Amino acid sequence: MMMKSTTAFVQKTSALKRSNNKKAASTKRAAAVRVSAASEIGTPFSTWVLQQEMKDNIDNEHAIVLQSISVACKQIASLVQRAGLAGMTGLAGDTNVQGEDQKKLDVISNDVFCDTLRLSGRTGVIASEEEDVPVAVEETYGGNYVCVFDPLDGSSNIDAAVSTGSIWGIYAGDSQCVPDFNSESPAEVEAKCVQNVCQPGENLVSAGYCMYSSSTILVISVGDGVYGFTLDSAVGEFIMTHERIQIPKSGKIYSFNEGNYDMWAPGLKKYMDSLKTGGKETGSKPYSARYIGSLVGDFHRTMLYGGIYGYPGDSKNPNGKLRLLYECAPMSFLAEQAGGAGSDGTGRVLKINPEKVHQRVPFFTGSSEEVAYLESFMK
Ligand code: AFP
Repeated sequence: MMMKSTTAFVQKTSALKRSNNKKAASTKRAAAVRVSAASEIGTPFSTWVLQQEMKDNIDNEHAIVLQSISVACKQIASLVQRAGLAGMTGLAGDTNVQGEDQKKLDVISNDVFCDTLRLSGRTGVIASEEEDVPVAVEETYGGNYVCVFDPLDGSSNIDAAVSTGSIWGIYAGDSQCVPDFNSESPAEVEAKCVQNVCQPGENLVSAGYCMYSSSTILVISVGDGVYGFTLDSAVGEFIMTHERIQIPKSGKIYSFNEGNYDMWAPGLKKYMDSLKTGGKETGSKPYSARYIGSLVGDFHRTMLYGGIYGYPGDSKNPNGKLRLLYECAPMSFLAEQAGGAGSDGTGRVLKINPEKVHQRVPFFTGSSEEVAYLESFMK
């Protein structure tokens, strides 16, 4: 009797356990379905852009500009991949307005970007690292967006097949400042173009970069978080692989060209020395150094792993090397959108009012706590 009731109890208990397990499994499945329904991972870039339009994050004209940029990036990715085979490595034989030697691919990538943006018919003014002055686009059918870009940043790495990238920022055009090709002289048109382009980063309506590396990754923000898309070359489309990227608050990787150490200000030298004894947590493990010398690659790693990227001013180049409009401002916009920071060592890069198109500024970006720690040495 005793045996019987024990067996019945055991049977009942295991039946209950089975049913609880089943319930738990089905709740887990439901949760998994809810998560995958809420997640946007796997969304094609073109669909995501349309969704941004439906959410009123961008208008139709802006959407067209973004689609054109993604096309330019696909073309450049393909050129970069075939550069060695197609004889596109090496110098073009010219220098840009900043006195830098232009690579063949710098020139070709600039043409790709300019042509694609012109043909979109939605940009009013374009300004490139490779052009002396910003150019007004005559073929504008609608929109008057201003696009600033570096078509192939880090191109000195190209002959060694090291990663490179395109960087861009988009501003709404100044409606009081639309160039009139019929009645204005070329100098007047140029002055208006410069005025349209020289806006503080705070005015950016979107910014992004495309990294040409072991995979091609397009990272973008339209002011509502940062998203990453990886090029699926089998279907020729960027597919979302990184959703609402957040830069870790702190991280023990630093990315500086330390070869310039002797030319740095005493505060910066002290900061660099402190990283080798644990930084903020003095006496802890030293920071690790990682430096590609290609802003897009160094920034992308910093965004995903945390830490700090810096290109400071020094006794030879007080404003450093990087350009405010098409390097530091777009990257700062992305960093802030991902919960990080972009600073010139004393304050937010996005606050700086450009005085010149190719203006350079010292630049520090990455984890908010790391950038704040650096700033504490720069006072
Ligand atoms: P290039 O386009 O001439 O390769 O310059 C790349 C860059 O503007 C930026 O992408 C790097 O972070 C930085 O210069 C590297 O500069 P250093 O060679 O002086 O470290």
